Amino acid sequence: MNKLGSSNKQYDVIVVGAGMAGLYILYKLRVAGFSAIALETGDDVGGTWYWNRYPGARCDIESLDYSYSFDPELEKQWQWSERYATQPEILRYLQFVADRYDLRRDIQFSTRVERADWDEDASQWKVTTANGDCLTSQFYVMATGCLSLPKEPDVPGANRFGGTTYSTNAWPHDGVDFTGKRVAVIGTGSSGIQSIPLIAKEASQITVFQRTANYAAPANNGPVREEHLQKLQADRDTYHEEARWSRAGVPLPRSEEPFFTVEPEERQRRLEKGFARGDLLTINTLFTDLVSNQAANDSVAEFFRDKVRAKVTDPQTAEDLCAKDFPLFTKRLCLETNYFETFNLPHSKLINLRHTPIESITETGIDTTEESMEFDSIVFATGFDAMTGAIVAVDIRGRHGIELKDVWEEGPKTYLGLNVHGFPNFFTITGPGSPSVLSNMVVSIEQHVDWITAAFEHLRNQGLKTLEATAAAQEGWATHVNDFANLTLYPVANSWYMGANVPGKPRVFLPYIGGVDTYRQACNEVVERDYLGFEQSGPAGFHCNEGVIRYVKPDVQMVLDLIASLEQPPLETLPVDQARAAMDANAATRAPGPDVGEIIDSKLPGPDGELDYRLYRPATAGPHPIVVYYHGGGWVLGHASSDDPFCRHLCTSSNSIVVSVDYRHAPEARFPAAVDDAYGALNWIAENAESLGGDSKQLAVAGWSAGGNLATVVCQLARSLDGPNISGQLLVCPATDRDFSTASYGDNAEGYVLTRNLMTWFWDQYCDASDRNDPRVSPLRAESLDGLPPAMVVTAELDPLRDEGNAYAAKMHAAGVAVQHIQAPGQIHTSLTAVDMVVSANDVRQAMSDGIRGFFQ
Ligand code: N01
Repeated sequence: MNKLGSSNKQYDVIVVGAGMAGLYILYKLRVAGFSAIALETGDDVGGTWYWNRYPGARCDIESLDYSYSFDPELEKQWQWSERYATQPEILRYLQFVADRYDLRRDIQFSTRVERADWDEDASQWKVTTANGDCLTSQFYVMATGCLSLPKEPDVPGANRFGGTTYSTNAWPHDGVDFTGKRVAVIGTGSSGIQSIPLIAKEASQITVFQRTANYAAPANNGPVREEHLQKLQADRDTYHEEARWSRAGVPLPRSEEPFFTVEPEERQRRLEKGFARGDLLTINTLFTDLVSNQAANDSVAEFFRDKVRAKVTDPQTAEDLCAKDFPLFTKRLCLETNYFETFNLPHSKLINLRHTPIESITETGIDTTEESMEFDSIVFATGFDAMTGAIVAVDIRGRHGIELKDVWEEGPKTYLGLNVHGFPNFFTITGPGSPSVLSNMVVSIEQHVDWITAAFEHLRNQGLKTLEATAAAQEGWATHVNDFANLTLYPVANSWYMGANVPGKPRVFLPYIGGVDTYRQACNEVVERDYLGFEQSGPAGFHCNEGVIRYVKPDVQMVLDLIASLEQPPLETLPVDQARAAMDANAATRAPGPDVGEIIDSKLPGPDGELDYRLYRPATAGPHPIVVYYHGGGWVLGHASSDDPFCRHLCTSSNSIVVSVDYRHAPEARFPAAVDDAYGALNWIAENAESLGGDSKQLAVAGWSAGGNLATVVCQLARSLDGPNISGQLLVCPATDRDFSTASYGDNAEGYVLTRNLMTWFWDQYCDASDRNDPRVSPLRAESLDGLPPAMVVTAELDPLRDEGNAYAAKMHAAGVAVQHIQAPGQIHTSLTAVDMVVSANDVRQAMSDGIRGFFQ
């Protein structure tokens, strides 16, 4: 094996690791004309496939997909013998790649990197190895893999055992013969589930210590699937392009249907078919919501458990093997071959550590709380310090000597999983914050390597030396990664995705769950926008296009994408009656909102005829406080039930009666008709509070958008006209002023549902220019805001009305009004009222409900 004499060598790039990522980046860098060296602890290439040589080790993405795509010639030269290749075959493949491109000459084996320091003056990295070598480079790349640092076996007495111990992730190269041995296996993740059936074939006795049962699908391994091969060979470019723009890095059809919208028989049929297909990804693509909807997830999890029950003879063992502690998919699904059947063998035994925990490993075996068992060998299949472990195992120091381990003390933050603020020219391949382990690793590795190499070329071409993420860009990405994770069930599991398998590791969702396609798009956009969020510097100067690549909340973006796909004409281009019909049609597709105790549709006398109202009553015993609610719709659209889900939410969560009152709309009835009706309705409800089942002393108002405008106005009128006593006002994205020159109108003029054009149209329908300074139209222009009821003002970042809402909150505050002001980042005008659709606004909605409760205390 190669061992370069490398003391004090200078390179363009130092790479750590010669696994799949290290090999490909060496190849790319050489083609691009950079000098590079890879430093590798092992004495050959292969990375994870070099170390994890346990019996049964295989890929769990089909071999055809688990292959490099960068060179069609390479693909043509290599044939996989199985659908899921074994570790030896994958290792042979990587050795073949290393040889084919003569990569070993740039790899220094048997070399552990101990430290890497950014040298500010020289603008380069200084890398120190355990062998005492010191190497320098402009760029430093960690290609150390996501699952490469073994987790310490945190079992009491682990060092006392007098027999032989093995770790699946550092398996002897000569293999192990368990014939006639009494073997204990601790751990039932992918490694345990793959190795246990094969160890059981040799051992005289196998005892499996399971702390958490796992979900597993049958691998149904065999030869490479013929149709798969044909599809790939028919058009490799298209196939790979589809993989690159797929969700998980494998081209698979994706359902558009939520689980419960499909008939039960059809669901079952799809699940059976998906399960029998024998792969990790298919089942999760059958429905849209299996990782976000707990009930849907529960159903499919039960399907998996039933499969176990059908395979395992002893009912108690079967039940113990059924995964129940976490939602399906929130730990990596395992692929198994004869795993469950192994427990039907007379010489196998399952110890459920939930019932009988290990007390200690002893010199001769393992003591649980119930028995002492003797073994010849113990196999630890206890996993890895995933995603960050191998990176911070090297003492990496960026600007001012700051250590990465300290920077990541509360969890890793990166920009795109590629770079870290404070660590110029430092890159991680498939680092935390990128799709990595949630995708076909090869696709993600290739994407990162291509991006990184292109970035190096960009700097070289521009006469620049360094690239470093800004703090703001990194923070924005970290928020985006968390926002995505929080839309799913993943954060509830004690998984290695969450860092929860390693005692003391911060609990943070490590990979990016938005999908390979979405992620690639973000990375591409960063480049297209002149490396948005990166500082670029060197002899040719310094510049930075500061910014956050994804600031719209992911679920809001999904709603925007859905709306865009409908290609509806802008409302303001339609005749009013058609605009109203379009809004009602869209409303019919919303999630319905929570059940309330009672709904009454009725009418109240308004100043110019009857007005519809819809009353929402909580299921709890009354009398309840009353919230008079004014709906949105630009004074033109909408009606008493048009904000139905939001009103239901306010009712149940604040335990108040909500009376959504209608008012006359423009253009048929222009200003001040809506104001007169809103105020008239308030008075009527105040006078009739008790007959409505409410508490006459507890009355608040609320409104969204144009309804928020009316809510502000009725508060001002009630104050000036000695009207009803109002306990509080909830103003959600209120229109408060006729000014279109605010920054929020400029920034959010289009693209976020409520556009500048639409708002202009609403104003034109509602009132003449000469009326617009009237505080009953533009309440921000009121001479004084003294003496108004306590207020909660909620504004959305990406809303044209943001600034006028903010200004109204500030002006009330300055006037001595008790104001709670919530500014919702990444939200749009319509998302705060989109109950059960935009779940990223749940905390804001909760705050609104708390605010209403607060009015009545
Ligand atoms: O590790 P794991 P793995 N006492 O962390 C148990 C990839 N991979 O090496 O869940 C008792 O999943 C632990 O129990 P619990 C793949 O991405 C891929 O198996 O913490 N038990 C768990 O059962 C995979 O997800 C392939 O309660 C202890 C097990 O050890 C990832 O690598 C093959 C314990 C660890 O499971 C990791 O898989 C193999 C203790 N003190 C791996 N500590 C392919 O097929 C831990 N455990 C490609």
